[in-house]
Amino acid sequence: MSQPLKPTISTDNRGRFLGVLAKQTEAPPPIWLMRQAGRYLPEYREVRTKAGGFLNLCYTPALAAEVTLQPIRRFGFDAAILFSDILVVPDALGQGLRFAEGEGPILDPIFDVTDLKRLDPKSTASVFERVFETVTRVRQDLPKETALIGFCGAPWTVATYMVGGRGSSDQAAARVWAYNDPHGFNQLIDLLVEVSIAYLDGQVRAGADALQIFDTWAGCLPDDQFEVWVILPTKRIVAELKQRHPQVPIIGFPRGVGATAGWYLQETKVEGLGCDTAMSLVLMRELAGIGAVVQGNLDPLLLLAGGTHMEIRVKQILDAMNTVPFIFNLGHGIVPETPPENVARLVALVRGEGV
Ligand code: 1CP
Repeated sequence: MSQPLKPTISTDNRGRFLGVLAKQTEAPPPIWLMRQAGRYLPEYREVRTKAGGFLNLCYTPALAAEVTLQPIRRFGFDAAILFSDILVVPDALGQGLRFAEGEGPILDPIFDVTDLKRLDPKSTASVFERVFETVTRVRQDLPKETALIGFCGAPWTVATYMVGGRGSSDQAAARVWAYNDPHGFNQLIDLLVEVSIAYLDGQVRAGADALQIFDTWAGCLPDDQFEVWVILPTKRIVAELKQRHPQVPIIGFPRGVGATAGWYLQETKVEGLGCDTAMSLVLMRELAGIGAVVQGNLDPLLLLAGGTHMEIRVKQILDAMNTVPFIFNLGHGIVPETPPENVARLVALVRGEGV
């Protein structure tokens, strides 16, 4: 906890990050990484052990704030992201959630509309308060030159875990329910829209400068389903947040949607588009051309591999994006086996420091 802050934090990283989200072009671009706090950092593993598990870590504001700050101390990223999880929302609604070691999240599945009775939006307040307290603490301890990002999972992605009970390669359980009983499934989505608005609103009031909506499973839907379960609910969340906090930019991360991202952008009105690993730099530039601020999209496995190949690809990304509003990030979260030295090297490469 006593590690000194990186000297690069003395520049106005927060202003640069928010400037790009206001459609300015910055060279070098701001950088933060999805899952920048996590198991690849020894100091994270230490705090997680002390917390006695992942959910305890999420719900203990002093510890959650500490792990949010760890990657900022080490690497001086332009933005911190609140340490929490998208599945805090179903947990707060009263759906049992646990994280089994090495297995990822496990929830008691919701099978149909009658199971929705198990969920109580009134029970979310006390759980959300702990997350908001984490945001308040982070904002107090974070250098004022570093931006703070709040987040939630998009209703569709959160619903896939609630219905399936865990992650899977195709999130089939939610897709089948949505086909069999769209009205029933829509009640779950409506509930998630309402609680996600309250959740993001509280994070902004506690000090978040920007928001990201993670839609990890957006790419598994055909376009008619994508419109109903991804675009429309996200649009409602964004519209309500814009009404309450017009100054707070929102980044959408609809993973795996390819060229459909243009439709998502125009309908949802998010300012930023998180681009996944598979999206081409050509398409990212095209999307910037229709007014998006693009963010991404180095392959997390290339960050793990490091070396010359990573250096070449980082340069390709920087060269392709140097005339558009762009935020450097990965195309998905950092994987736990990533050597922290590779992350330090990446930040230096992006900032043109000592390369
Ligand atoms: O064991 C551990 O310490 C837990 C590993 C871990 C971490 C570090 C999980 C379990 N969640 C997190 C933190 C987390 N998750 C953050 C914190 C901020 C950051 O540093 O980025 C965020 C934003 C998330 C978001 C999240 N959780 C998503 C969306 C983004 C993505 O990665 O696709 C999803 C799908 C989850 C669910 C989840 N939580 C954890 C795991 C392993 C998973 C994926 C489960 C699966 O699909 O199998």
